[in-house]
Amino acid sequence: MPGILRYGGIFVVAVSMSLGAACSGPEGAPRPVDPRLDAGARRLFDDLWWLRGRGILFGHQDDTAYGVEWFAEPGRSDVRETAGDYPAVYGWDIGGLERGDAANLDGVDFALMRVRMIEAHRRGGINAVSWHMFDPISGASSWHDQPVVEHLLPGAPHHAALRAALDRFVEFNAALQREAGDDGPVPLIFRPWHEHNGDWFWWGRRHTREADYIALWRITLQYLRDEKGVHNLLWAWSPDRSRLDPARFEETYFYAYPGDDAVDLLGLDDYWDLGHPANAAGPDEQRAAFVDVLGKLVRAAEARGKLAALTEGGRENIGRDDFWTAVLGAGLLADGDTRKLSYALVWRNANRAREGRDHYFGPWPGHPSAEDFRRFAADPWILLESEAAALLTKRR
Ligand code: BMA
Repeated sequence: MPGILRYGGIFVVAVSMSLGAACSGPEGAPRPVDPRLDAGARRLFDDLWWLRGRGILFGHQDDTAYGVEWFAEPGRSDVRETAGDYPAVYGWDIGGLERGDAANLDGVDFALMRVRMIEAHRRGGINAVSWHMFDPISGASSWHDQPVVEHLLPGAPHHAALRAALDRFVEFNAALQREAGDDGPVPLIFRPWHEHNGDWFWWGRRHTREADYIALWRITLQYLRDEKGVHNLLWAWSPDRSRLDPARFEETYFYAYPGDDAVDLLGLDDYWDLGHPANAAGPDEQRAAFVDVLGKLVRAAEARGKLAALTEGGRENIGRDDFWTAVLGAGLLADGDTRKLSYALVWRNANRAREGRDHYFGPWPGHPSAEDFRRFAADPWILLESEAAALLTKRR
C-alpha cells in the first residue's frame, strides 16, 4: 500500500512501498523512540506500521513456556493445540531477573525463555517483554505500596540499585542477541513500568509522584539506549483501564505520560471491560465501554503517530463459552478504529498442577470455549503467527 497515510490529521504520501509507512518522510511520519534501532527492530517497527489496519495480531503471555496442563515441554502451546497455529505475539515477564534468579516470578527459566523467544522470532513471531520488578531496595515483590521510585532516581541514594537491575536486563538481552546467531538480533516490544495508574505496584500512583514516574521511565530509556547501547527495543507504555475514565480519556489515560519521544506504542491493559468480577456493569454496557475505550486509544495513538495495542487483557478462567467472539472479538473487530490495534494479548495460562489453582486467560483444548476460539481465530482480521508471517512475506 503506497499512497496516502494519515497521521495526526496530516496526509502524507508514502515515497515507495519498500520504505513503508514508518519512513514516509519528515512531515510527521512516525519515528521510533530510538533513532539507532538495529535492523531487526527497525523491521519490526515498519512491519507493525504496515500491518496496522490490515489485521490484529493475537498474543498470549508465556504461551510456549507452559499451559494449563503442561509445563516446559518443547513445541507445546495451548493456542496452537486449540487453533492449529501459534500466537503471533508472545508475552514474557522478566520479574526476578534483577535479583539474579534463574527463573522468573512464575517459574519460567530465563535460559529457556531466551530459547523460546528465539524460536518464536525464527517462525516470524513477535516477543513482548514486561517486568514485574522486585523492589530493588527492599527486595519485596512488585505488589507493595511504599514509596520507592523517588529513592531510585538519579541523585537519590539508591539510584545504583536501579542501574544494577537494568544491567541484568542488558546482560539477558545481550545473550539473547548472541544466541540468535544467523537470524539476526531478536527485536523486543519492551513494556516496563506497566499499569502505573493503578496503586498495586510500587511504581504506581499514590506512592509515586507523577513527575517521578516520568523520570523513572525516561531514565530507563536513556540508560538502556544511550548509555548501554541497547537498540533492539520498541517502547510500549500501558496504563490500566480500570483506573481511567473513558469520558475523560485524554486527561486520565495520559496521566504520567513519558512523552512522544519516549513511547513507540500506546498500550492498554484491560481486564475491566471483559467481565472483571468487580465490574458491576452488564455485558452489553461492558462491551460498549470496551469499544469506546479501544477507539479512543487508537485515535489518540494516531494523533501522535504511535502504534496502539491491547497490551494485556482477558478474563480470568474465560467465564463464558462464547468469550472469544462475543466479548473479546466483538470489541476488537467492532469498527474501523478498533481494527487498527496492532495486537491483543491475553494473559497467561497458569499451570494448574504447579500453582494449585485455575488462573488462565488463553484458550486450551480442554476448555469449553475452544470451539469459539477457533471461530475467533478464523476471522481473517485476527492474525495468528503463520498468517501474520505470510502477510509480511507478501509485503517484502
Ligand atoms: C499476575 C498474575 C500473577 C503473576 C503476575 C506476573 O497478573 O498472573 O500470578 O505472578 O501476573 O506474571
